[in-house]
Amino acid sequence: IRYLTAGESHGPALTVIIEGIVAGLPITTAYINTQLARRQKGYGRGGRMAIEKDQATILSGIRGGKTLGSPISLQIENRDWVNWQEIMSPHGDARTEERQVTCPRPGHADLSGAIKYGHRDMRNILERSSARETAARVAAGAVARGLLEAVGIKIYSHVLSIGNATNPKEAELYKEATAGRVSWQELQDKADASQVHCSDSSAEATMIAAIDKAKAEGDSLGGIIEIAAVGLPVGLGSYSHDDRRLDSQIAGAMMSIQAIKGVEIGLGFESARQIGSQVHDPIYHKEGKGYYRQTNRAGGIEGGMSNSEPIIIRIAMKPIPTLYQPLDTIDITNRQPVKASVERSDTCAVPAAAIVAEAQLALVLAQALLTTTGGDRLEQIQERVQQMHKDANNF
Ligand code: EPS
Repeated sequence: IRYLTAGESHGPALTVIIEGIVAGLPITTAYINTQLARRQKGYGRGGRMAIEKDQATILSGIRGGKTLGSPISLQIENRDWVNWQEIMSPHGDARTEERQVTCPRPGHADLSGAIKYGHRDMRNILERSSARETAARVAAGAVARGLLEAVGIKIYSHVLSIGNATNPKEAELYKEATAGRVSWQELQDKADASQVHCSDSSAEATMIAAIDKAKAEGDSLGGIIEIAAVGLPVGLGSYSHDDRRLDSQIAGAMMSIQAIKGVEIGLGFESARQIGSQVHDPIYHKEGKGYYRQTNRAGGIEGGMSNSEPIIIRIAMKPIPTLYQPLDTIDITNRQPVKASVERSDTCAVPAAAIVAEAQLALVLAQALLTTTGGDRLEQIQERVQQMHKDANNF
């Protein structure tokens, strides 16, 4: 699968083209819009989410509710465009002298982007570096997710912490689900119902209070998100070459999300502090069940390949760089010290980033799946995945 997004934050629309999706996959706008709506939620979002109601228009590649095998193009209109059309116009009459950004925000793409592309108005940088673009990724991710669900692979996420506000119970939930003691779907439903995307609501009030405090102080907050993929066959990705390693693809995809500063798979950084016998997962076998592990410290990936255990990823999101109590910076028009520009922003977008991370994971896994299975039609993929499960059981 290849995909390409385009669109400025305050341009007319976001567009994404996804190429390489097999024919015969049922996909509806309602399905894509459900994912888009999930991305818009979360306590601590700013004014923009009150303006937008993200909806995908299918422009190609789907007929009668099923994919054709041709490139799928999706468009999400920016409702805010009406307020920006003169300023953001692609034509010579654009009112580019208005709403100029000349005081770069520390932590944002503003200054390096301006130097790199030679823009004196850093609006030209922030319009594309903005996380608004993630709406297009979520739309593409919904298609990938549809493909994964058709072969029994599901993706989940929840928020482990926001700033210092954390819930030790939350961090145990995916271990409980891996062991079959709670249902993945139940955890997901609870996270989707929570204002901070937590499956265990006991820390919700503390997290909300932390967001309120940051907002009152003109500050912003990041957090940690856990993402899981369940139902994988053995052998997506490969040890055989660096770019085929599933963990490297996942880490790259996660780091491509705006404001993500760290990725862990399984035990992650903790595995560096433990001895080998406490890090690796002993292998067992039972007739009918095949090979299995009682622990999943590897996070579902060994040697760059899925081992059929749930893939468990944690990502760290930094606080959004737009601060209503701005930091010191330099005005690039006169190089004088000033406070950074304030653009409308979110206090905390961690719950939304969880949905973006789900979409990125779906895109990586769908890509890895099709690389392994080949095929042009959904039935071929389904047959091949069934065969992969059988082969692993009978091995
Ligand atoms: C976002 C849209 C943006 C921001 C936010 C995420 O819209 P606007 O800039 O018009 O308020 O709310 O992006 C950022 C804060 C950022 O720094 O990138 C969205 O659709 O998610």
